[in-house]
Amino acid sequence: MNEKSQGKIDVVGDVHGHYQELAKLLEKLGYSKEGNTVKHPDNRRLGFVGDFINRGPDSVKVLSLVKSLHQDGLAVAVLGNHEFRLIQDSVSGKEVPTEYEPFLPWLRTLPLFLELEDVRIVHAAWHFSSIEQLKKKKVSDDAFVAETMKKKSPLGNAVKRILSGIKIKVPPDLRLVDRFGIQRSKGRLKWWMDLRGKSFAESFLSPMEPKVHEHGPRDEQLPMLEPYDKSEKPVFFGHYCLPPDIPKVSGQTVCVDGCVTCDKTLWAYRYDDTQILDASNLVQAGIKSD
Ligand SMILES: [Mn+2]
Repeated sequence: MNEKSQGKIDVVGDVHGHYQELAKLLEKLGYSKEGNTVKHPDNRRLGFVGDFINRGPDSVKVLSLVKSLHQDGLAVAVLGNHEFRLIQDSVSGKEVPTEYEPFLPWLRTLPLFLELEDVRIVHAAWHFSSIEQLKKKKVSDDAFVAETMKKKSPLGNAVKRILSGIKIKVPPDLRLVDRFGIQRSKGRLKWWMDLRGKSFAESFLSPMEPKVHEHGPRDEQLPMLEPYDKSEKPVFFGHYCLPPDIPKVSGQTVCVDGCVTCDKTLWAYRYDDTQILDASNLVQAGIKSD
């Protein structure tokens, strides 16, 4: 990879099998297709936050493209909860969709989180102590994957936190529903903030209705939070299916997942080295909008 391009990266949200939207987004970011790969005139590279598969119509095409970009050194990528589940199923001998099988050896080379010179990438939450626990673990190791499936496994919990986010139970009488109208017993927290004394409305990343401003999480529900300091590197993540109007940049964190399955729009963040994070660097493209 070109030395100068090291700090310039375009981080793309959860693709979930939506190849058409991915192609549109890459075009908008200035990449042009060359065979089974894409190139940028300034030798920028791509970053993927995981969850390449399921939901959309073209998971195999997405896997093929990301795999070849990754193997050619044009993209970096981490695993999402969907790929990790697939790997767990395969290790435990459960049936795995046949079309995904050829990609398993490659998927098992991908990391659970990525620490680059300038930035960090993880699927759902950069939780320092969980990442510390997982530092020496490899998804290619059957014994590690098997360990994560055991009940109350500390390694399993560490993987859950970084790949599925940090959740707390919400009082059922509040009847909180997510953006799809489904009542939820748990809410997904803004894991990078100190949420002590904050309301539920302020604490949840994926918005819930009705907005509760009078109550919030109790302090004893929050001991696992490890706020992400302003002095840390920028961290990019996906996973949260954010509606278009919800802010995606907060402090040193950027959520690039705008929910391609519901909005047919895929998001990315154009990061240049030494840049201060700003929402104006978000790019979106889709098959309806654009
Ligand atoms: Mn996810």
